[in-house]
Amino acid sequence: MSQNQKPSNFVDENRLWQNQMLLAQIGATPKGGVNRQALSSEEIEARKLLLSWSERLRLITFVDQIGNLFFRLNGTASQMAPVMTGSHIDSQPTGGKFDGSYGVIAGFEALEAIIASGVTVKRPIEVAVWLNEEGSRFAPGMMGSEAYVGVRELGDMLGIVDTEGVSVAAALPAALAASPNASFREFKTPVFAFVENHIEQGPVLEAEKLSIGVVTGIQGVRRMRVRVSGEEAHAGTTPPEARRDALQWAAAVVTRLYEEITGDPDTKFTVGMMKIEPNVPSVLASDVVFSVDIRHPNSTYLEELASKTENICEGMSDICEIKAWRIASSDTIAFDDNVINEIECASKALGVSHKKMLSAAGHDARQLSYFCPTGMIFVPCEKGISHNEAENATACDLGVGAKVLADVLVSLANSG
Ligand code: HGY
Ligand code: MN
Ligand code: MN
Repeated sequence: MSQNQKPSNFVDENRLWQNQMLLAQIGATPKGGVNRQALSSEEIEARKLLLSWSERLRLITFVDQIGNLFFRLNGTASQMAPVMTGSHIDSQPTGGKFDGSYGVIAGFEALEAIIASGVTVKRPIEVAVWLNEEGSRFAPGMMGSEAYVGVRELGDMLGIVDTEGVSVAAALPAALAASPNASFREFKTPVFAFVENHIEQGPVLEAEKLSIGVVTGIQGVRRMRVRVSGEEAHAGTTPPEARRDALQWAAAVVTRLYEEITGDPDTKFTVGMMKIEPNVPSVLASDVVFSVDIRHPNSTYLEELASKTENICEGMSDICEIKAWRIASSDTIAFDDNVINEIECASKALGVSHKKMLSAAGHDARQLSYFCPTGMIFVPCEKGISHNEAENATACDLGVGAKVLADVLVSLANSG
């Protein structure tokens, strides 16, 4: 491939930015973010936009049983396992324009640049859109990528319901109906390598004025739920000795956990969700369920933190009826050295500043790393803000990430 045929030369940051803003209009919130939760009407509208781009680029579209989408550019050896990129288009309810969607947009931009460059690719190259990475509507997240690689069974996901009682099984058909002409793809269809572009969602690259994060892996996480049970009673008439106030007890447990599950800056402990029944001002709460999200790069220490959380909850059973259980457990993983090397070499060849770094956020690339050689390319985002409507990035930074991706995809597609 001659120097001027490098696909990175054909990446157009303005086109990428326009597409990013088009997608951001779907589920746009008044504060400049997006609310495009899994299997929502907004996500279905976003699927249709991507399908229209796929048609324009003459890509071949596939869909699997849980609604993951795959947009394929065939190579000269179309029977070989594809090189894959992509991410997710579902968002948090107060999410940003770029979390997940940038990885899909960068994938489309890389394919458009590869087509324009006229470079020959041996293996097919695909852009994947993984269902329900965020888990904000149907918890836990990472459903599409976990079902695809076989970490979790589809049957264990279909019955999960949202706060309105709508199940994945009930919501899925409308999403599948958005891509009637897509060919069916079996779970675990082989993938040669997977590379996901994503905003860093942290402050490091911007603070160090670097363009690219060559991601070495993803830190571990423990996701739990804690239930505290009490008894509904009149707020005004119930005497102190008769009050079994689940919310008062839950507040004490949460406060104790925040005090105890700390220790070093790498320990990230979060209670982000709390459901209260009956959740009205003049009735003592009878039932409280809250979420626990613990992250740490050291898997052994992370497991100790999770056990400590369970022991603290257990230890408070003398003051209240309490139960803690885990809904997802993942240790820290390392990405593939060859893919990391490809990303580093492409960054060097483009003369862009870069550094190796661990991802503090979770990504679908975790699941793909159990299935094929995997890596990630990070780009900076403003002040590291994410999972927040103020999430922002620049067209230039997003474009540099797409340039690196385009060259990495072609190099991988012509290797092995
Ligand atoms: O929770 C996570 O780390 C991912 O952004 N959903
Ligand atoms: Mn994400
Ligand atoms: Mn996210």
